[in-house]
This record gives sequence, C-alpha cells and structure tokens, in this order.
Amino acid sequence: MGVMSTVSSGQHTRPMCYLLLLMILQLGLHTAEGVWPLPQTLISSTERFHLSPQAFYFGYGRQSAAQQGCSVLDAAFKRYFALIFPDYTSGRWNLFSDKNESKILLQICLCCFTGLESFSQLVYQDDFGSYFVNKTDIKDFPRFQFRGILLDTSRHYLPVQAILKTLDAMAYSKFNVFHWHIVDDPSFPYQSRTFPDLSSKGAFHPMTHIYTQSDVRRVISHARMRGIRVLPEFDSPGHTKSWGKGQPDLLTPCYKGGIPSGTFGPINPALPSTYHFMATLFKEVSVVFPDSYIHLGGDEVDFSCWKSNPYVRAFMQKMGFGSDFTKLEAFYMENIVNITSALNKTSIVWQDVFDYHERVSTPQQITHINYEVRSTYYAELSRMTKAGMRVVLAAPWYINHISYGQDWHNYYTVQPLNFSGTEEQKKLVIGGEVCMWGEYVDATNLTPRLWPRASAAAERLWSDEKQTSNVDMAFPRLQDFRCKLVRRGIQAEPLYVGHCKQEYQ
Ligand code: CP6
Repeated sequence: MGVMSTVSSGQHTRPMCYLLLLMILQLGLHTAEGVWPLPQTLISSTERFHLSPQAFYFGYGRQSAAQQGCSVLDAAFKRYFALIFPDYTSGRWNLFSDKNESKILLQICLCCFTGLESFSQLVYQDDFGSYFVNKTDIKDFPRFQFRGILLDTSRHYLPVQAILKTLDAMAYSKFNVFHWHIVDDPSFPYQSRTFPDLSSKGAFHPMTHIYTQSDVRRVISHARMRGIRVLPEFDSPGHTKSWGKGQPDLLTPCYKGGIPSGTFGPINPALPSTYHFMATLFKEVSVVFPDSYIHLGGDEVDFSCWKSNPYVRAFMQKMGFGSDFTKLEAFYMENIVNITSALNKTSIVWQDVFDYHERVSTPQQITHINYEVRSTYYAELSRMTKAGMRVVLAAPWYINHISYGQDWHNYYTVQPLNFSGTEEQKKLVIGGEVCMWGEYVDATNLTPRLWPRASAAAERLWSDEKQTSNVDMAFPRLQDFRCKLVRRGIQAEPLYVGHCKQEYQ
C-alpha cells in the first residue's frame, strides 16, 4: 500500500515523508470503504489485512525528511492511533479477541498529515470489532493550495473549545486555512496587548467573551499541529463599530443638521492618528499571528457617515478626491496595505477593494470573491485574474445559509475554473473558502451547520473535478464520511434518510 500525499500550504512546504510500519496478523476478505475527499488516484483490492492495535505502530522511514523526534508528527501519530482504534484507546477493547500470530511488517510511505488522514479512513471494523484495512494504492495531492474555512467570532463569541473542535474536523476534510474573522461591528473579542481597552470595552463581556493571548496561541498551535494555517482578519474601515468603544476618535462622527448626531460610522480616514493606531495594532497582530498572510477586510463600506461629516469632506477637497468616496476608501486601504507590506505580510482583501480601486491591487494581494456576485462569479473570476490578481473563491460557499433539502449539491457542483480565461489566468485561482458568517450561529449550531456540507466543498477543492462531477456517485461516499465524522465525535448533520453503524452519543 502506498499512500502518498504532497504538502499543500505555504507554511509547511517541506514534504515530510515517513514510513508507516504495521504488524500484520492475518489476511482475510474484503469490505471496501472510501476516502473523502477522493484521492487523485486510488486503486483498492479485495485483499485485506487484519490490524491489531496491540501490534500496530507508526514509525519513521529511512528516507524520511522528518527525523525521529519530530514533535508535530509524533503528536499526529498519537491522535491517529486513537482515531483508528477508538475501542482500544477508550479501554473497551477485549484483549483476548486478537491473537498475536505471524507478524508481517508492512511499510507504507505517507507524506504529511493528509496521508495519515487517508489511511485512517481506510481502516474499518467488522461485526466482531476487529480492525481491517484493504490493500490500497493511493497517489494523492490537492488540486488547490488554499482550502479555507471562515469562522466569525464577532457576531457570536465561539468558545476556544468550539474553534479547536472545528480545526479537528477541518483536518478530517483536508482543509488547510482557518480564516479567523475575529472582530466586526458587534464585538471585539481579541484581547490586544497594546490596546487592552478594545476588548475590555468592545467585547460582549470583558472577561468571559474574549480571546486572550494564550487562547490565540492555543488556536494557532492546534491548527499548526494539523497542517492548518491561521489567517487573521481585522476588517476595516467598515465593520468596525465595536472598535470605537475602546479607542476614542477612531471612528467617524456622523452629522445631522450640521451637528454631530452621536452615532459613528467607519474608521475616520482623514486623521493622521488613525494610521498611527492601525500601524501599532497591525505591528502587534503581525507578531501574534505568525502566518505570512493577513486579511484586511475592506468590504461593505457605508459612505453616508463620511458624506455627512464636514471634516471628512474638507479632507476630500484637500486631497483632490472631489466627491468620489471610493477614492477616499482607496486612499485608506492603500495606507493599510502599505502598513502591512512594511511588516512583510501578504495582504488579502475582500473583492470590494478591487472593484472600487484596481490601483490598490498589487499581485501581492489576494482577493476574495464574495457573496454579492454569487450568480456572476465566473465573470468576476475572468475579470480579476485578467488584472493579474490571485483570487480565492468564496461566493458559492456561504454556508451560513440553510435551506430544506440536499443543498450540499450546490457546494459540490461548483466549477472554480469554468470561466473564460487563459491557462495563466486559471493558475491565479489559488483556492476557495467556505464562509460561516455568525449572525445566526454560535457554539450550539456551528458544527451541524458546517458539517458535512463543508466537506462537499472540500472535495471540490482537493479532488480531480472529472472524477467527482456526479452528485449521485458522491452521495453514498459522503454519507459514509459523515458517519465517520459522527464516530469521531463531530455532530455532523444527516444528508438524508439513513443510519450510521455507530450513531452519535
Ligand atoms: N460581515 C462582513 C458579513 C458579510 C460580509 N462581511 C456578509 C455579507 C453577505 C452575506 C453574508 C455575510 N456578515 N464583515 C461580506 C464579506 Cl449573505
């Protein structure tokens, strides 16, 4: 059995090949199970091997790039051992049900976590609880390098445990980017070292509804151990109402009838103090979040408050923007992009930024295509890649929406490269992202709303499109994968009528 998989995210670019050593006790007959998302090539046979948890172990191969004592890999071995042999690990295993006979050494070459994941999905139990794996040949690599999930922790606070559990489930579907939309209008849960008032005044609760520095470190470390990078988003200049509570003079005062109305709008782009504050905040953020990407937001800016404010209008005149507020937003975003480039980060923005002012966009930026253009995203992909932008497609995967029926079909049948453009343009589509906006989602319903529907998008982002174009073929495989999630303690919702061998308990 050769399970091979290439490494897919920039953070972990060195393939870590190692060998998996198994003690084989006996050969038997066949029960085939699948791997989700589908590997690029998978050849299975009816020949099966009996795995004994007492005799099974993972080890490093001689040609392995990873050396003995690689802590990330050792931890992964431990996790996957427990996932493969849940009975044994939980103490429910009957020691006498297996007899240690004729040990055969089986070597499997696996590269990195995704290979381990595939292997774990191949192991199954018969009716007597014995573990088996069929002889299988897999060659695998991801179709797209960016396979993200966005969680929104501002509309509702998500406890750290809920985030860690989501990271576990992400690894099962081979997602590799956690886009953390950490702050927004309703609350500012990120506890900043430099500006503690942002969360003490802007979070839903200053003690219980915040992410401390140590919480953030736990999330990043948990993600890293699973080959997932953490992409933080500090969305501005819009979507920043909560920032204003702890940072006076940051937001634009709105005017009514010539006097301040007492309400506030987007971040004030006309004050030098704004850029000083943003530079200080991003300096901290760039250290706390080690990933080379940073998301700057830039979406859905409401110009009405800027329009009402005489100081902002005077600034527009001085800068020669006339009454074109998109120029003002461009000016603001350009400054923020420059601040983050100076910190050696690659900036990512929402599509609005590209729409309003193409000149802000450099090839170093990545743009998200968002929901507003869900019906025309092929045209958007064409247009943006023509301008040389790298893009991440999010529009068809706003999974916060729910509807009756098998709506996973919609996530599955997306064809990310089915737009008119050159080969060069297609290469600029670096991947896609499932967005779970949080207006109607907290820890009570996050998991069933995400899974297994996000797994449908995961297969689109990982697998070969030709082999995975048929929803009827995918259905039993996805049902099977959903049962695997349930068995691993993920409350994934059912796709349709049916049952799992092991139901959620
Ligand atoms: N919050 C922020 C949101 C959304 C966006 N940005 C959003 C817009 C439309 C839908 C869902 C979410 N809630 N900051 C747009 C990128 Cl349908």
